Amino acid sequence: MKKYRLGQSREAQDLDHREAYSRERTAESKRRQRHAERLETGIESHDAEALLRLPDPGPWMHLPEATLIQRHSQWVDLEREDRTVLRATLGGKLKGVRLVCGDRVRYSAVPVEAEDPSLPPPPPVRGDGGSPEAQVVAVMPRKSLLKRGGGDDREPWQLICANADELWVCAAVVDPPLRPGLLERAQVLALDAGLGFRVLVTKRDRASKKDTLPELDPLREQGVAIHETSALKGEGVEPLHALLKGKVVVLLGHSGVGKSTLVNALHPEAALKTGGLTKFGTGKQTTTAARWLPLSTGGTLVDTPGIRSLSVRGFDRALLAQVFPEFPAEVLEDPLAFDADDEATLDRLDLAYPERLQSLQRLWQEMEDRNPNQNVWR
Ligand SMILES: Nc1nc2c(ncn2[C@@H]2O[C@H](COP(=O)(O)OP(=O)(O)OP(=O)(O)O)[C@@H](O)[C@H]2O)c(=O)[nH]1
Ligand SMILES: [Mg+2]
Repeated sequence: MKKYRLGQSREAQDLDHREAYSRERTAESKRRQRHAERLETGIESHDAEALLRLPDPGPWMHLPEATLIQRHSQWVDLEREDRTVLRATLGGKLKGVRLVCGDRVRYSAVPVEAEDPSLPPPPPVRGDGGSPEAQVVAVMPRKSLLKRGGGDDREPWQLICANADELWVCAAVVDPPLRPGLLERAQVLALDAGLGFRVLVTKRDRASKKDTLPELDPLREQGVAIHETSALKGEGVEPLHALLKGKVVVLLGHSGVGKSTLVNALHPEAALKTGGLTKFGTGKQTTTAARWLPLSTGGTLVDTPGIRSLSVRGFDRALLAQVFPEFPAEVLEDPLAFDADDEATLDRLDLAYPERLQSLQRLWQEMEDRNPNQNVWR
C-alpha cells in the first residue's frame, strides 16, 4: 500500500516515479505525432482546388482527340470527331484526376502501359457488353467547369460538366414543386463557371395560362431569360433550337421536371428514357448519369440526373451580389446582421422580396461552411 505525506497529492507522488515519467514521455510523443498527422491532412483537405488541377497534356498532343460523353464506373464513352463512339479506360497517368462529361481528351488505341513498364497495369474491365477499345491518356485544359459544392473537405467539389456555355435550369409548373433556393443556387453555379443562365418552365400544359408563376418575378426583374415549354405537346420547344446553335447547354433540375422529355422533344434520335412521378409527386431518378448529346440541328445538350439539393459550399460570397442585386450593399456585406423575422428591419430595408433575405442568409452561411470534423484543428 502507498503512503502519502500530508499535503501531497497522489499526482505529485506519481510524478516522482520513474515509470510515470517514461509513460508521460511516450504519451507526449504520441500526442505530438497525432497532432502532426492531423495538421498534414488538414492542409491537404483544404487545398480544394487540387481536385480541379489537370496534368500537362503536352507529351500526348500527337494522339487523336475526343469528347467524353458519358462516365461509367469502370470506363468512359468517348465521341470522336466523326461522331462515332468508342469505349475507353483511364490510363495510369490519370490516376486521381477527376474526369467529367464534356472533357476533351487524348486517347491511344493501345494501352500506354504496354510501352512504359514503369506505369501500373490498366484497370481490369468487367461488366456488360463492349470491352474498351482505347485508353484515355490526357485531358485538355477546360474552357469552363460547372461544379457544385461537395459534402465535405475530402470531396470539396462535385463536377457536373466541362466546356459548357450555358446552364438551363428546368422548373416544373406543378409536379414536382420547385424547392426554394434552387434557382439562386443554380445562378451561383453558373456565375462561378462563367456560363449563361436561363430558366425553362416545363409542363406548362399542367397549369392555367393565367398562372404567371410569381416565384419567378425576382428573376424576371433581373432580366434572366425565362422560357415556358410543354415538351409533351411540343410547345415552346422550337425557339430553343436557335438558342442552342453552336452552344453546349447543360440541363439541370429536380428529378421528374421533364429534362429528358425536353431533350427528346429537341432531339428525338436521343430516345432517352423518361420516368413518371411517384405518388408523392416527386421524380423517380430516371436519368442516372450526365449524357453529352450533340444535336443534328447544331449545338449540344447535356442531360443530367435530377438533383435533390445543390450545395454552394466553398463558392465565393462575392457572387451573391449578382444573384441578389436588389439588396442594398449593407445587407450584402453582412446578411447575418439583419433579422429576417423582424418586421421593423424588413420595413426599414424596404425589400421588394423580403422572403429572399432568408435565402441570401442561407447561401451566405453555406458558402463558408467547413467540414465540422476538420474545423477542430483550424
Ligand atoms: N404534362 C406534361 N408532362 C410532362 C412534360 N414533360 C415531362 N412530363 C412528364 O414528367 C415525367 C418525368 O419526366 P422526365 O423527362 O423523365 O424527367 P427528368 O427531369 O428527366 O427526371 P430525372 O431523369 O429523374 O431527373 C414524365 O412522366 C413525363 O411524361 C410536359 O411538358 N407536360
Ligand atoms: Mg431524366
